[in-house]
Amino acid sequence: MCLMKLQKSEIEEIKQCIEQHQIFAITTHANPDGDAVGSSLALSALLRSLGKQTCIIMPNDCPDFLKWLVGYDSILLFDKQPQKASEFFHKADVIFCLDYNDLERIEEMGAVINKTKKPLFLIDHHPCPICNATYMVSETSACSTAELVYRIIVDCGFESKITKEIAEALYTGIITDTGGLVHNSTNPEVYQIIAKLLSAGIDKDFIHEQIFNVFSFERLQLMGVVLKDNFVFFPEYNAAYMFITCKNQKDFNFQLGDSEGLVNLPLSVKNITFCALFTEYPNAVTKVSFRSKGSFPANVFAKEFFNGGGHLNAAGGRLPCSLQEAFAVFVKGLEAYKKMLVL
Ligand SMILES: [Mn+2]
Repeated sequence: MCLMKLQKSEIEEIKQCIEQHQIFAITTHANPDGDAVGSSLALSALLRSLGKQTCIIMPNDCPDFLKWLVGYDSILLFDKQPQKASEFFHKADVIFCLDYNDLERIEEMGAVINKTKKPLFLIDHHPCPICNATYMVSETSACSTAELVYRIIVDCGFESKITKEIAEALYTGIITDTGGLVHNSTNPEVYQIIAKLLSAGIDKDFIHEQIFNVFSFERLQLMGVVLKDNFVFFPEYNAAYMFITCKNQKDFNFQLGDSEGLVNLPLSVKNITFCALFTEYPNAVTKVSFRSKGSFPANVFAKEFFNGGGHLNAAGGRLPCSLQEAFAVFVKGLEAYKKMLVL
């Protein structure tokens, strides 16, 4: 496995960028996950400890299970306060783009950022960055953007600035993006980083409790219904899909983050190497998340059939169509990729 090591020249560039500028906007992708929020909060806290002014701006809010993180309260939501957000973008010297690789992915907010013509600083672990960034730390072998932020902090000589709050935010990013160190976490350095974060005084059990054990009773019932009634298995393709209808969402008081973890469950069935979770939205919009095992490229599939993208084993997309139509597209895709699914 190729390990990321920042080049000396890159480190110098990053240090200069921080030294020479004063105001930093930190942005991340829509429907921010633990890595998006954790890496943003960690970077923001670090920059503030260096006397810089920062503001984290997210396209929309994150799930409740991340709101205990220190600093969450000062995050600006673009969908709630677009005017205030865009004022800060115009005021900022540099705009960080964390955990996403394309301004198109953040829609309206991306257009506003583009218009400012401010230098962009991309830190991300998704493949194929297509963002026109002045500074870029893009490394797909990293388990999370939080890992990259940690490495930047250490390589730039700011390790002593890692407080318990920064460590908590970074740890949250690492464990959420690896599903609790299940996926994408074979690199021994990840554990060296975790050891350092533990030494910074984080309470690992508390964090796991906040993130993994805070769901509602209805969420577990919804999972039961989806697994029992909304699960379609295709043994001939080693694949499966599940779906959540608008009615399911209403029946079980669906909250942001409730489908987290659900999408992975089909992969626990022997021989299933690829699965999808479709979520129905009003006005015939269907969103879909993909998970795969081994070398099957969920991101390529997502791009080809669902206007999406992502990582090799975890991707997503959306189509302006009904659930039924989306299922048909998925099955068509399975047929096209049959050779890769059935080895
Ligand atoms: Mn990530």
